[in-house]
Amino acid sequence: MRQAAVGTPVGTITAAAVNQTIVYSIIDGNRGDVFALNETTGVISTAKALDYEANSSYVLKVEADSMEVVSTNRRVPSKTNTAKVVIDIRDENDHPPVFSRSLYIGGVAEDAKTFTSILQIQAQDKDTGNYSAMMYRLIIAPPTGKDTKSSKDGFIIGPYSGVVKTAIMYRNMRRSYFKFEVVATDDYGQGHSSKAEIVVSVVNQLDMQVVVSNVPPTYVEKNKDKLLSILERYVQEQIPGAKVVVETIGPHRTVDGKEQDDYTKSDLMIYAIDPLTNRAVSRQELHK
Ligand SMILES: [Ca+2]
Ligand SMILES: [Ca+2]
Repeated sequence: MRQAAVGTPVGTITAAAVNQTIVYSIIDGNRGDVFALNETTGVISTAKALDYEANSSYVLKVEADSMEVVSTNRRVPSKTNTAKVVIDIRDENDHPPVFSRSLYIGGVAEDAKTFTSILQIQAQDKDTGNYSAMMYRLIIAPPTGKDTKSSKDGFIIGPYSGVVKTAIMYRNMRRSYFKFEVVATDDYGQGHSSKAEIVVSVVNQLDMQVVVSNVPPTYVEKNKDKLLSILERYVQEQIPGAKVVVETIGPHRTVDGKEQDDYTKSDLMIYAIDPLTNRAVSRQELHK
């Protein structure tokens, strides 16, 4: 059952006995006293609001005492029966989506192809099943001063994956940035919604810097997230909240003499975005 109003009947216990009065009681399993049992009718009802997230199932032990009505009008317990009552609580969609961050910062290279993945958005909530199954959409305000009819949204999002991709090209747009919103709606788009912000900064080669790693590119690729967080922590010491983006990972290029690829080391092309300006951090600043 769902989060029904307090007092909602959930079932009735019946015990049969001839010429006897039966008195019902819950003797075990009523955690938090969430259920009440009418001792004469055997009706079990809710005494408190139920929360699936706190408890999804209850097993009540119910006792039926039959009292023989004796001539003196005194009731004498004559027989006791116990029964197990299982009450499964059905989940209710009572938690809105919560984003992993309130602001997502990403970058895109001027020459990035259409449908290049920029970042992945994620929202979750405490409900189960569809009630925490998200559908994402973007809210992108049309650029001002432009023919809004012909302008196309610059970005798209995978409705279930949350992956934000480019939908246009950003030639000659270095140092501009896009700010828009993402909405997550649970129950596959039918339930509760929450919003977060996305900033995508346009960069080019001038914003990038090579970081040499002493391990092969395949190893770097495998441990990209870990490496990225180390790099990010390092950059954030200079620029708080900076977002580091790895543009490419490849073999190390040795330039002394003739150019050669050294596959025992890696070159990472990286850039960082300053959350204060929404623009790439200059190379000089990154070098510090
Ligand atoms: Ca719930
Ligand atoms: Ca939910």
